[in-house]
Amino acid sequence: MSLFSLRFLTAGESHGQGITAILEGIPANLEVSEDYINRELARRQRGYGRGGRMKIEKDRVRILSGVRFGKTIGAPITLWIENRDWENWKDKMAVAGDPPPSYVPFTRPRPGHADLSGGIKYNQRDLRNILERASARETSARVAVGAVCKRFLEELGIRVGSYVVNIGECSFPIEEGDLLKRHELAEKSEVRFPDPSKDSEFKNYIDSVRERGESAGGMFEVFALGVPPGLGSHIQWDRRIDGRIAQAMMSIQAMKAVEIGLGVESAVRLGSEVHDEIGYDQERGYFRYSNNLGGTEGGITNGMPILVRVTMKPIPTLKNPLRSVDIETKEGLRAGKERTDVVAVPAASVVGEAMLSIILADALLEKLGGDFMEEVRERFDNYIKHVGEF
Ligand code: EPS
Repeated sequence: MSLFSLRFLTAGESHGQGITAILEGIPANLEVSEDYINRELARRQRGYGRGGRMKIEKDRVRILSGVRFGKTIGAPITLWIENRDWENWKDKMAVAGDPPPSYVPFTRPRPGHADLSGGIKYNQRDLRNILERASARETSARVAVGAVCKRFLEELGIRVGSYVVNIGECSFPIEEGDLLKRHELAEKSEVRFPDPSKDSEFKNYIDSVRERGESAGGMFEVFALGVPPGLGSHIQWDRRIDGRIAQAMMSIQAMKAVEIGLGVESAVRLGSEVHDEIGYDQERGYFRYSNNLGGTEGGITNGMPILVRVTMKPIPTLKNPLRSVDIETKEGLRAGKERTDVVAVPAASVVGEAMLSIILADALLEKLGGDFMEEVRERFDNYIKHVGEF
């Protein structure tokens, strides 16, 4: 599945010269700055449990095309993020020539990483040629693309946010209440949990995971507020918004499950306990008494907040590696070790925001069309008028 009105590609290896993306389809006259994108990039780099790499990288974007005097011009936007670590890898990752004499190929695939399957598929006996691109470093490009989309959504009054639900076995009840408040509290937490007073418990847990030579996954929730009804469509499988959101989330490295609204819990509830009853009043128009379906019905947004829950598996690189086989000797050995993060769920939640922003910007442009922001805004306002009058 791909996008309908936007297109983007990312490129770059984790320890190559940098990570880049080209984004096409953003209307002209949208204000966007490197500073705005950099704020999102910095949010992705935070989170207790990251490894040594985040001390090296200070991700900064350079906009190489598509923006002039602070505004988009309708042309493809090229985003470039330099890898500071390239300095330490330029011999081992050189574009031309031979590897340095001291270089040892990566031949012990890590269970859970793309190493072995990718090596077989692309016939690469140095599994570094696979892991470099499979690495979640690539998500820095997605966050940069997502930041441009988030800027676009902001112009139409749509807010996207996220927070962590649990990290491994460490979880606490999350206070009922508004999603934006949860996001704002998460911004103050070192693990993006919407109650910073629990940070020390999360940090102790992550420390214990690290001490055991282990890694941990977890869950996060991403939401969007102010999304009008009518994005996506029931008429064809690939146009359903819930499917599009799920695919986008599942495409993030290490994600293993996506739920919308109540998600898996709807399997054990009765119909009357799941479906969101419809009301109407003059001021709000149509509204729902609950939001168990997470803002989508029949593959179409219904005007309620979009709420997505995503499950991340533990990171595959372990300090106490699992059993594996050396692809050269076929000897049963322990998997290779790399410098790694212990937990990256807080960072993943920021990537989730980026992916949801991309999908919603795409669905809005599919619905509204428009090549410049004034045109998009006028069509949006007309559509909102239609929603109010329906
Ligand atoms: C990653 C391994 C680690 C992470 C990396 C993702 O990198 P390194 O191998 O250089 O220590 O830090 O994430 C990032 C670099 C990033 O920017 O998020 C992996 O194998 O997926």
